[in-house]
Amino acid sequence: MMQASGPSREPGRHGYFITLEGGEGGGKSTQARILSNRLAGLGYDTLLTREPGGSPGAERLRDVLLSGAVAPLGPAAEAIVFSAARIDHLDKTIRPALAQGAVVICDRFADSTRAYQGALGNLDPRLILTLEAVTVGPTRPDLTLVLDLPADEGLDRANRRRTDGPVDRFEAENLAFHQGLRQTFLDIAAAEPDRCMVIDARRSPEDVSEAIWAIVEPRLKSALQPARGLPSNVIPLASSRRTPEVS
Ligand code: T5A
Repeated sequence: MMQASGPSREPGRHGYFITLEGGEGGGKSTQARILSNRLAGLGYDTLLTREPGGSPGAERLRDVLLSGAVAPLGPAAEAIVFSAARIDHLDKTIRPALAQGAVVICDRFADSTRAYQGALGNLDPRLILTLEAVTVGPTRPDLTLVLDLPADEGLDRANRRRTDGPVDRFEAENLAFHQGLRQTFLDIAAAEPDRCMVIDARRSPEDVSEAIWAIVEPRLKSALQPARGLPSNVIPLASSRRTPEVS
């Protein structure tokens, strides 16, 4: 098990929490997988998960949310349902893994609620802050990777990947919505530069993953110390887990 160090750690958190954020088709899932595999190969205990979803209860809410069934109730209701899913995901999946010392890699998290429902839904920022306080509490990401590319390129990628089936609730929004999303994620990153790093996602998957690695590697090295009692040259047993839905 690895043990975390640092000035303001959540009590009981021994692992490291990384989230990937950005608009549609930016390559978050691709890069989350690459990073998880790379870390597992180096002996880190890793957990790859996603939102909405990542626990059985949250996955059921994912289906409801992405079907568009909640959309007619408005962005406040959607934000509340995304938050309900997040509570289950945090309680059942993320916090236990962090307590065990894992590196948790999560494909989307609370910044997506800030962007999609908060900024693009024109919600009062106080509602989003209150929801975050109730749902996320102290379990804030240590590092957020914002994959940035022009909205039309991201939508093109998402469309090319889809072989059949309808677009989901958010892919169906117009280009102006997606351009607004891109700017919102950039604004979030600018407001929290210690947590958020913006990555140019227009490059090849290999180049993007190297840019991510250059950010992640030094941070992990300084954040995770070998568990007390183990000599510093002992590498923990490699273990890579995924919530079933992202396997
Ligand atoms: N949402 C989510 C909210 O509204 N509020 C919230 O609080 C939360 C948590 C989730 C939806 O829910 C919304 C946001 C979303 O709309 P989802 O199906 O999980 O839905 O959708 P996304 O998270 O947007 O995932 P996507 O699959 O659309 O995009 P990714 O993960 O960014 O991209 P990825 O890796 O799947 O790649 C897409 C395609 O591009 C290719 C891939 O091979 C794939 O075909 N690709 C590249 N092509 C060229 N160059 C690269 N560098 C590439 N990287 C990947």
